[in-house]
Amino acid sequence: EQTSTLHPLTPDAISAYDGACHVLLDNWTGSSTIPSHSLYPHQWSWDSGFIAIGQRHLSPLRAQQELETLLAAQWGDGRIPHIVFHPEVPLAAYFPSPDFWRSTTAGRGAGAGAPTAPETSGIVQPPIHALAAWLVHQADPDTSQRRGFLVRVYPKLAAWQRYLTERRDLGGHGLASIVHPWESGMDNSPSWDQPLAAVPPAAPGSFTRADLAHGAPCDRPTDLDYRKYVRLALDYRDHGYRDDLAPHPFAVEDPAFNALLIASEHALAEIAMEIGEDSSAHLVRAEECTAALRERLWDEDAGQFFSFDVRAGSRVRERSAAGLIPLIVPGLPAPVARALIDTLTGPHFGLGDITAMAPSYALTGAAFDASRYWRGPAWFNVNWLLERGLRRYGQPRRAAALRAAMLRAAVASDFTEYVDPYTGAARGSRDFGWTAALTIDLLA
Ligand code: 9YW
Repeated sequence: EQTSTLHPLTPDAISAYDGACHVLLDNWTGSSTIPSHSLYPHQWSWDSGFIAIGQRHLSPLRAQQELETLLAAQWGDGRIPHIVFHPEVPLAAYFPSPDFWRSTTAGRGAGAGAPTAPETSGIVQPPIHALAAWLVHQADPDTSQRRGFLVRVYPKLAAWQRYLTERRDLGGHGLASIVHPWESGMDNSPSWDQPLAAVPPAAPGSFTRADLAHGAPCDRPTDLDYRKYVRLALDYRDHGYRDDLAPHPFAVEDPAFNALLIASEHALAEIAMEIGEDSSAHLVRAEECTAALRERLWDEDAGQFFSFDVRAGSRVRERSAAGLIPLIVPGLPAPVARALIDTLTGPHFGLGDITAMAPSYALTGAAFDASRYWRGPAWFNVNWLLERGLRRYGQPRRAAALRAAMLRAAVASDFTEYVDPYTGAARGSRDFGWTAALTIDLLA
């Protein structure tokens, strides 16, 4: 068998480490890390989770600060906003900007407890944060303890998870719903085509996209997608971001979002034990969510999880990589884990055979597009989660091959945002925060 792993001391590994460190140093703003200078010049929620996981090996202090800065923008109802805006960045640099979200404007975010500063968005992203906090603590328990890191973040992380399991259980079956495609972190995944079909798009020309100034249009979501994203966000905003008042025309239970919720609930149990709090409620919730995930989203015939469209009352039978991410969840029955691995390595995702890194959407899917954002390209955060899943479920060789492929692709692409799953060609923006951070984590 070809030895494909990069040993930490090889020249390749040293250059990968060196390059990734430069990206993290360069994207650090003094209190958190931007995903990209060109496309995303603010703090993003799940990016910060992945970035902290890599940063913990370089500077455990910065990794803690990354999460603390994000949590300082938490809303009163527990939600962690998906963007925390940097006040000094010009409004035109990113759309939708603070004047769109209006989190600090009276009557907008106030009902849901938005802070008076900083400006934030009003939607959320996948809850990787408690898992990240636990991994960050473990990298340097002394610094963590001296700074009271876990004691300070625990109540905030617990409130965040409670927000999701209580206020966001829109389907009433024990899973969190996302109310906007951006909340999945996988903006234009084909899984959202069906639930978005009935959403009326905002008027063309009623807003100006900033992303097309930096990204190739064929790599990005379409204008029609954006018009629907805008409509949904404005409706939510105009209901004060109140989950009990907003109509939520888009409400979807996503397997990746809920898998991270479960992994984070397990991490919260660890954190609780570490600081002498009661961990049992977290373990109970993790088990309940895992049972709901299997009952609602597992599709035996397909050998993967599917999203559930709460409004339509039906599954969305699109093979997104999100449906494989539950491999990170502890305690899956062996046949479920086996089927997920078969799907990942079979013709749909082709891992280790057709592809070196798993595509975001099945190669065999009708909507597959090798370059368009979350409709095919391979992403480093998704593959990092799958690598963990492969190790968890007894596949060390496959995990090692994936790890080596990710390291090669990250370096060859200058730490790009995503790659063509067939050729590995770089797509999106370069010097991307989580690509660099997860490279460091894989090397550590
Ligand atoms: C956008 C920052 C974010 C990621 C998302 C990704 C993209 C923002 O960038 O969304 O404007 O399209 O889809 O997962 O957090 O890196």
